[in-house]
Amino acid sequence: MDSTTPEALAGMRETASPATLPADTLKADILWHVLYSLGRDNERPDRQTVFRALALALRDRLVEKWIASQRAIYAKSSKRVYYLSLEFLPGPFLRQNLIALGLEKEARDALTELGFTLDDVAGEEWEPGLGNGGLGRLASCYLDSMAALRLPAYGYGIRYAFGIFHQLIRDGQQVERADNWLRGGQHWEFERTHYMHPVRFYGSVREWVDEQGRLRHTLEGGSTVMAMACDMFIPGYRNDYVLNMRLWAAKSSREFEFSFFNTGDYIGAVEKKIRDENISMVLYPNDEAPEGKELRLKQQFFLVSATMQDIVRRFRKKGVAWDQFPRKNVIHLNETHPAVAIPELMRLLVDEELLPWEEAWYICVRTFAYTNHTVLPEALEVWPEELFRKVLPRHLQIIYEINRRFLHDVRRQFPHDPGLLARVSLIHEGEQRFVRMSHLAIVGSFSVNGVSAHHSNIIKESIFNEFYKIFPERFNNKTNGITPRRWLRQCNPTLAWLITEHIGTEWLTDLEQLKKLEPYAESAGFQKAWMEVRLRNKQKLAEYIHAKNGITILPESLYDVHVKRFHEYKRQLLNILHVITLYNRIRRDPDAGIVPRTFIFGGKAAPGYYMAKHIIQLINAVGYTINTDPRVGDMLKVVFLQNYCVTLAERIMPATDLSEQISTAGMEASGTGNMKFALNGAITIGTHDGANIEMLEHVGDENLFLFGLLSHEVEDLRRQGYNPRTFYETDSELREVLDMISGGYFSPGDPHMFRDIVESLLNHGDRYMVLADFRSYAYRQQDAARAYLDQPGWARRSMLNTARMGFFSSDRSMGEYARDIWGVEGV
Ligand code: 26W
Repeated sequence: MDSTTPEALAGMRETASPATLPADTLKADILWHVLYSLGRDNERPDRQTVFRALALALRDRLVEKWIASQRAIYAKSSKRVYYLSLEFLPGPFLRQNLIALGLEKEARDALTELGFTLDDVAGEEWEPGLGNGGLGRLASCYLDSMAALRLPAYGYGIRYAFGIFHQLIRDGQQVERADNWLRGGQHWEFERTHYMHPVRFYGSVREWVDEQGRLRHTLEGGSTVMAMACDMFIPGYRNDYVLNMRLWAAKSSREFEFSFFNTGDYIGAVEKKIRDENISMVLYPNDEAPEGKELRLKQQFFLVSATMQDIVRRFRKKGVAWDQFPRKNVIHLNETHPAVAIPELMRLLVDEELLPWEEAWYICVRTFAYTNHTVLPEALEVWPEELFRKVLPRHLQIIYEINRRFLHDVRRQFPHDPGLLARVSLIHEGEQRFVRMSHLAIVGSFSVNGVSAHHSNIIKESIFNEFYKIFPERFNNKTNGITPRRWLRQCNPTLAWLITEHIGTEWLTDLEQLKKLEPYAESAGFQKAWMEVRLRNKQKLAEYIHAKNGITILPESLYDVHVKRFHEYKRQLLNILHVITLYNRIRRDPDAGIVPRTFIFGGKAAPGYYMAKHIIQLINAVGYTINTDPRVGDMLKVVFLQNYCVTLAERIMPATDLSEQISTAGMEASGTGNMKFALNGAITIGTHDGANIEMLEHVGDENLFLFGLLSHEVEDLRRQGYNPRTFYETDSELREVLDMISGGYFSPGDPHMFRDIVESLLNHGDRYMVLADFRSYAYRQQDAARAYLDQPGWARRSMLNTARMGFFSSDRSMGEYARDIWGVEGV
């Protein structure tokens, strides 16, 4: 091993252990770290100090296993998988690492002796919010499963100093606060301060001819920023295997720029450092709507350039020819965000390794695989050509050359469709030119996949249909999954225990084993035990809500939960319209006998997304009105839990009865929250969209409340001319609800406050077909309420949901990626 690499450096640490490890018990290790790593008195350490010391003690164990895992990969000379993602959302590490290492009991005992509980100490951890939502969380579930399957894999991303903003609700409105997650120091990672790669931006391309008469390209000028590796370890479940998530942090190239010092401009020198280090300062908080900002493009290239240098360094150690590269490496692009890796690999091969273009391209399209996560047109990434040229001039040239050759082939394959070239071109031509990142990703990859069966069909039939005709063999589906270790074992330990008591522990690594629960669904005794566990989970959430929001809720009420990012297509608005409908029914007839319900909402809106923020405000206003109306009492409560994040999701999933998955059909690529709820025994009310459809196939239609238009009906309706007003005019309950909102019923101080929300539905086309689906939703909600009244029936449905979710394990997803796309096996 190269002695300067972090792997080698870490290896040197390893030779000093385990014999010389501070002590052989967790308690002694904690106290050792309190004193020697944290410099605190270890006689009476406080809770935060104990948390940090425990994290360090676990990191010691993780790094040993990581070194051993690296050696195994190296010895087997395995093909490596590189998973590139601008986002990871790992959630808190403590419990997850304890479970994976099999140290939960030992930690509990050690902490008890020190006068703490595991719950208290775990509460000290601040989760790294280095992602927006579904895409980032999926990447983290996948790392967990890659480790469980012992795949020779690496996660690569950016170590943002500030993750997704912390959300507060003030006067019913979202307020954003910086998420300074590094404030307390980071005890899970190793910062490789002596291990950096240079990353170059800007400059200009000089063309010249070398002695052998070859045309060469050299980047001149520009500026260089250093990428520092920060490694975090992802352990496999009790298998002694550990993967690395390597996150890059930007560091100024020279501590302070010397040229500034020479002119005596000390402050100028510092400013340069600050500018450089801005690159990894903050995660862009937009989900589904790229911002098109220069800094974001720089972030993308920063990740890609540093990662490619790492990959090439590892490959070079093997001393094999470049044409072997695709046999030894596969690079997976999580969305188009890291797609500039394609021209970057071309640049390395053509400009630096001096391979002929054809050979380089042959290597490229056998190395990359791309996953698409969205079909919303506004979410498809494009970059203004001018900006691209300024930041990455050589890469733009390469993209043009890729495009020229690609269009040449297309013209030959489809000579009678001249319009096709413009539609598939990597460059959008118009008033302004744009680089289309999805086209680049498709043309440069051997595999293109969607994230649910439904979504993958939409990709083939509509958004990328023309590429599907050109490269039919590239397109495939990989339905998303979630890790059962975090999303059942960890977040719902009592239910996990009940399951294990009956069917053993195999489900933890083979989720299909949950099928064995099915026979118990009819057992009255098991149903009772099941519902007791659920009720206790609901009581705990009620306590949390009381503490945070000051609202008292009935644990026996139906918990109807809608948590996810706020976006109009996810239709939190449809949900709140239904809440108001129930409110009106109670107002009209307090003895109507409706099932007591608690509506729980949570989720962040992109800071610049006006309508999403406004809907948050409406929900809070409706909540205030309902929760303070004495006529309503315990019949209805509306709760908005602020700052939805992984930690909060872990509290909510086990305590939910009804899971809201109500996107406009055809718009949610997959969803993964839907899977987390159902695995914990919630019943879904949902549309025919994303992975809901496959969940329906697995759990059966008696166990999932399906409603609404199908995606082809949505399209048909749009084509025929959808008129939302007809629903307003013909449905008196709906009309009453909309009139209340626009008439200021929920905003007496400012009657116009929510008028624009109603306008968007009635006068601006209701793009997400809220009104078209309202009645079908309200009916299905009634079915859900009726079903809840029959508690044994509900218990049965709940258990069958859990029992039939085996397919949705991320172990299954990763197994499919490994076999069908990557061509790798467990080490
Ligand atoms: C830069 C702007 C931006 C940021 C994130 C554009 C697009 C995205 C993602 C593609 C949005 C996203 O998270 N998509 C979600 O991916 C999940 C994992 O596959 C799916 O389950 C969700 O349905 C999909 O919305």
